[in-house]
Amino acid sequence: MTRCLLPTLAARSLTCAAAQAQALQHSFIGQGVQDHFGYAVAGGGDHDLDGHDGLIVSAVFYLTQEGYVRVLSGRTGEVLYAIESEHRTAGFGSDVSGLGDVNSDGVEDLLIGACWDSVDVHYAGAVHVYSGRSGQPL
Ligand SMILES: [Ca+2]
Ligand SMILES: [Ca+2]
Repeated sequence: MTRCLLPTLAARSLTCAAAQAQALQHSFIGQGVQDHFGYAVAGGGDHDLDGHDGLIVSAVFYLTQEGYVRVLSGRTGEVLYAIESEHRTAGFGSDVSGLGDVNSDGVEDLLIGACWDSVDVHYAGAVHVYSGRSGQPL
């Protein structure tokens, strides 16, 4: 009889743990009409060194497809910093990703796509690497 009871208790514990794991932690809402905030999202490293991983979120259609990327605290949800493209219609943030620590400062850096960037060639696209610590280009 005991052998049948143990799996039942274990299943209840798993169900409760699974339900708690699905609890909403944060919601992030775009602010501009047709910015498409959340177009690309990625988990990021611990950019503010608080012991918790953060998030990388783009709004690729901001300012006529110029685009921006925000790095958010995974613990508090606050915006740690934002990065904007300097090029109109660049599609900055068409994809975002953590990259590992390419400058060896102890913080995971950012890889940001700008698939419609036309710096040298019309709509040739570009990929940019930024410091995860400061949000400055590397
Ligand atoms: Ca953090
Ligand atoms: Ca780094």
